[in-house]
Amino acid sequence: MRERTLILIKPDAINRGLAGEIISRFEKKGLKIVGMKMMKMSEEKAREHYSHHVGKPFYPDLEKFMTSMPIIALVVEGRNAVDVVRRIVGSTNGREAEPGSIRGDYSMSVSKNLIHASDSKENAEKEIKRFFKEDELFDYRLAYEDFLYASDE
Ligand code: IDP
Ligand code: MG
Repeated sequence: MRERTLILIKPDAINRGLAGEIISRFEKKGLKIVGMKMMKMSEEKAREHYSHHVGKPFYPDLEKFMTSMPIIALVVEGRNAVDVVRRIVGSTNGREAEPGSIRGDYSMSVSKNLIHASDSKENAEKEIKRFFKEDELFDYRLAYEDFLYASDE
């Protein structure tokens, strides 16, 4: 029930000043942020993460784009988080993505489409491990509830 998924805010989103807007959409929807960090993706990690595209004509540009500037990696949690996040993100080609989705509202490109989101539960588990160590993921909801009810009144 407590499903988690990986989101990467790609370099184009950070360069365009859209990182806050993107994070905000997931927060407002009700997904909980359980991990977040700014990082540079290594070429090795790019090859692993985009193994389904290695060898395609656009792969060298994709690798360069994803590794030459920082990204923000996030893990969010919630019921059916994988599917919910994919719907908020929208389809791959920004020009065809549904208005109202992040790509549909802010991207005019197939390659510079602002976000990565895991496409299945199995891939989410693998991808979370690819970018986060266990101690970089947090379970703070119960602690926060304790804090709320242990009020100072
Ligand atoms: P997704 O990000 O919607 O899951 P995938 O097919 O897994 O789409 O592709 C991963 C990423 O590779 C895309 O988000 C996009 O940045 C890039 N990409 C996919 N197809 C193309 C293409 O035809 N030209 C250029 N870049 C592409
Ligand atoms: Mg994909």
